[in-house]
Amino acid sequence: AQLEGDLQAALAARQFALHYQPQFHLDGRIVGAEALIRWIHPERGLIAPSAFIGVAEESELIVPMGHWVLRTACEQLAAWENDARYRHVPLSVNVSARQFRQRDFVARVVEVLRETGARPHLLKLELTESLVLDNVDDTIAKMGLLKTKGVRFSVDDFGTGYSSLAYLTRLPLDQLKIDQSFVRNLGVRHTDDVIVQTIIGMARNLELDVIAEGVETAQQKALLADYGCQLFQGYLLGMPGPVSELEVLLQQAA
Ligand code: G
Ligand code: G
Ligand code: MN
Ligand code: NA
Repeated sequence: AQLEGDLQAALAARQFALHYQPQFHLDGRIVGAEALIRWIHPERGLIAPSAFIGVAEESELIVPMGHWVLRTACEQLAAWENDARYRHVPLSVNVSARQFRQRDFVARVVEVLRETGARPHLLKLELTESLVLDNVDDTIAKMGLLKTKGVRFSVDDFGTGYSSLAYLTRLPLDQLKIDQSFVRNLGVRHTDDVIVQTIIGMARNLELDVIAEGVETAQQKALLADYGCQLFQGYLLGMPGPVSELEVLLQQAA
């Protein structure tokens, strides 16, 4: 309850910031970035979301917090719109289950897009596999509406749930994101190599992009590439950082 109160005050005091982690194609190009929330605490400094997202999710606080994240990412997209170095870069935004299940979730996203002027196809919403599978009818309805507006979707933490191909074909998806727990032991635990190959095969059959997260070693990246994955996110390639760091990377690429 203490932390919940602190979070509420922090939201009011605008103590949150977004960091961005670049996402790379095998050819070295930056193909996007994931927005990750940070709490810039006046005394304790930078606090990672693992320390507070859970508490926010247990309360209703994740709703205004998630909305702030969405708005801030869309403002960033709009700010980049007039700069040829950045205007093609999509941003991925994590959406919590409680936020997604709000009755007005679709309307809020549409409103933020309209108010900021961000181009919808540059916004990719990351929904976890468990969120997607829980109440799949509501998921399909909301995704379908946003899809008609041009918004894209990625399934985060993919492989940790039990998605069947049948379910996946019902969802208007763009991307599967291989959970980092499978990437971690690639080349070490044979079952994880098998799972990753299976996910990449599923993505290919469904004509979806597939991106691996948590790529920390050159060996992991090489194995992923061998298995047919061409998109990567992880400490090996780029840490999450303030937008200025992402812009420097994009300038180097331009
Ligand atoms: O950045 P970090 O690796 O510490 O993130 C830890 C967890 O917090 C991850 O599961 C990530 O998805 C989650 N997270 C980061 N930013 C956001 C956000 O803006 N909204 C939600 N719902 N989760 C986030
Ligand atoms: O759950 P989600 O996929 O949104 O969380 C992404 C989290 O993974 C972020 O907190 C991010 O900081 C973290 N992350 C990004 N790259 C790596 C990596 O290479 N290794 C590890 N261990 N974590 C990573
Ligand atoms: Mn994510
Ligand atoms: Na994930």
